[in-house]
Amino acid sequence: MNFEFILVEPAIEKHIALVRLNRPKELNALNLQLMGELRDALKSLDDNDEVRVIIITGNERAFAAGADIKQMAGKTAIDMLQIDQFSTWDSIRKTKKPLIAAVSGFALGGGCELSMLCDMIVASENAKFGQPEIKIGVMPGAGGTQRLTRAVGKARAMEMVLTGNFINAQEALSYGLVNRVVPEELYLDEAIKLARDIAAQSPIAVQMAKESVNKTYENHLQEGLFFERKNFYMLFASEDQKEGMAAFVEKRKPDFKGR
Ligand code: DAK
Repeated sequence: MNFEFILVEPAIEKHIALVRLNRPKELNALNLQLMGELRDALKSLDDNDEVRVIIITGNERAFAAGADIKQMAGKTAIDMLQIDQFSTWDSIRKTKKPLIAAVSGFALGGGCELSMLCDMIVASENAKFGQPEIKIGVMPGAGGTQRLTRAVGKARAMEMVLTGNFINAQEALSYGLVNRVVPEELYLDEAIKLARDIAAQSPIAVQMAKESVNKTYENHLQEGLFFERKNFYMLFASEDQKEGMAAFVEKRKPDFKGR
């Protein structure tokens, strides 16, 4: 599998596949091409009987610093609706095999949402999680208001989503967002160890168990995701979205007007 922005190892060891997000200079910002590649790679690994568990990782500095702001900055609400990124995210969400996010460095915005879309998260001590969209005049659009709230509870999710402040790995562990925190040099090994424990089980039982755990909130989640997506798209009709994203690109503080 040859891609431009991800690296895929279908067998990092028996039954375990590794997908590495690979736009290091941009802190793995999730542009549309990268997300399309990730969707295609996961579909192919999901269909491969040799693969039982899939690990998604980035590099030491960043899992992913969010959707690509430079690609989104000039878009209108209608552009965003027509691009329909959601179908890509939805297809990733339908992966039947267990997904483990191995996170080091920044997991922000869409990066945090991608890690939460995985079934488990192994974090390095230097991991930072956050939903900073509010700082660029928008809000989370790929599950940040929904999965984060379920994972960490309303008060903590509200604070993270409304301030955009990051939490560190230990906070993420104590909030129940991640499964384990290990030293930076071990986070990938630890994810592989966890994958190995799962890969030793019956693949069909694992698949059904994953599906069943997800059922606890799937229907309600679907409604929440739809509501969140509409609000996210609508914000692209605001002046504050244009100002917030332009300020990021121009490396200055935004001047929000509430319009
Ligand atoms: N987009 C584009 N480029 C980014 C980026 C991003 N999200 N994050 C970092 N970069 C780029 C920087 O612009 C810089 O590029 P150059 O200037 O070198 O060309 C390079 O990566 C290195 O970044 P910095 O120089 O800023 O590095 P620092 O260590 O100083 O700061 C930082 C690291 C992570 C704190 C900072 O880069 C930062 O604040 N990044 C933006 C974080 C953020 O706001 N993320 C949320 C984006 S909005 C949806 C799906 C997804 C989404 C929504 C809807 N649907 C399915 C509907 C998701 C939305 C988002 O994620």
